[in-house]
Amino acid sequence: MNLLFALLLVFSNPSDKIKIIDPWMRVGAQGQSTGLFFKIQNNSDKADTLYKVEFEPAGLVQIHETYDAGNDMMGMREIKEIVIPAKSTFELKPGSYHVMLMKLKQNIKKGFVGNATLYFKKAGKILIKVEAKEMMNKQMMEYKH
Ligand SMILES: [Cu+2]
Repeated sequence: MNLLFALLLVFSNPSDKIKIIDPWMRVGAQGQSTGLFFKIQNNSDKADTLYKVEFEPAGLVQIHETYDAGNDMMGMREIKEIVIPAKSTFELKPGSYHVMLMKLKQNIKKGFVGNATLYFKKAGKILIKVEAKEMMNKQMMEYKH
């Protein structure tokens, strides 16, 4: 009976439907901005929507997309939400969709671990731990190509 109850709790946990994979952020200096990246795996049979992110050491947090600004320039702009279709994985990564951590209240150095809160319309609030990393040359080259 106890085991069954425990299993029911596990399977009814709404956060199981949305799984956050490999979260990381880029290092950044106080007063400036940096990026937060992760993969969102939607295991449910309904689409879900990420509409808000909170991160304590940031004065302002926005969800951004990048776009072609012409003349070989990349721009980025705020979007209201990211929709993750049912049974799919959406990746936030450098040069693409990302969470912009702005007005940093402190220096974010390599190895710093912060708590971020992600808000989904269906899965609700999901807390994640995010470690700061320096961007590796390999990754920079990958998205230049
Ligand atoms: Cu941005």
